[in-house]
Amino acid sequence: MTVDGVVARPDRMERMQGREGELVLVNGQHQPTLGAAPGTAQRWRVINGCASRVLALRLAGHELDLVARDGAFLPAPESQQRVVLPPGSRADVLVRPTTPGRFPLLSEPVDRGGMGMGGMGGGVRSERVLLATLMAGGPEAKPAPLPPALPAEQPRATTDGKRREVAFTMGMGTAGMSLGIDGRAFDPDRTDQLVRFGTVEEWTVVNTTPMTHPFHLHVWPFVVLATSDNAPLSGTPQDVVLVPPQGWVRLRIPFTAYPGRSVFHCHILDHEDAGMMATIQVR
Ligand SMILES: [Cu+2]
Repeated sequence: MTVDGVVARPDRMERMQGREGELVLVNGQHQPTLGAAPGTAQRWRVINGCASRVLALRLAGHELDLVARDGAFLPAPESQQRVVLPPGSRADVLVRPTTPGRFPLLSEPVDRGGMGMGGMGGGVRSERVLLATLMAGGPEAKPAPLPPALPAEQPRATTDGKRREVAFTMGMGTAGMSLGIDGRAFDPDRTDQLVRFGTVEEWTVVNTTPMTHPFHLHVWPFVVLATSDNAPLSGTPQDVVLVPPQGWVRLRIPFTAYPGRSVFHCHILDHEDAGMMATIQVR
């Protein structure tokens, strides 16, 4: 639903922080109006296609009823004031206006950590932005009912494969600061993680840097078991998770559906372009 127009700047520090651009678009439009009728429900399938910006969706005067994350249903709808979407992640929400009116859809400020070395560089924050306006027209009406249950997949309950640790890293080289995974920049010809097909692994993704990084694994969705900042856990499969600065997340990953070769990476595009990406071979 949203796309970010990145303005190219030569500033190296901004690249290290992950450039956000100045214009946030929804379906290619700047601050569009979305129509609705009170008493009806709309399902919004939102993807954060922004290069670096973390979205925290809030619809004025309404709760957002979250029904799926990254394409996987929750067991039941969860009413939220705010739905946080890291770059690359998706959410399905039900929107149920009951009164006519104009309701701004905002993204609230989100702290993304900071490159501060002794305060230099400062913190990085995705600022508040108006995304769109919901225009509800027609007579007041009772809210459309929520489904009591959703067809959520039952996640794998046990780990029977390897436990491993991967780390987002930042180093100081001759060419300035460098970003990588486990101290290495991306090399498509190198295999970084070799996994036995058919096993369920437990990964601890460590963030040794002062910035938040969204970890994204292609092909094999995971369940978040725990995080260093005690973020609420959905218990359902997802494929993007925010790793807090100087923190970690623990994931259970079933490598049971497909063998093959793919990648995992930070979903801040400036970071993955700078080398924060690694390969995985499942066979
Ligand atoms: Cu990153």
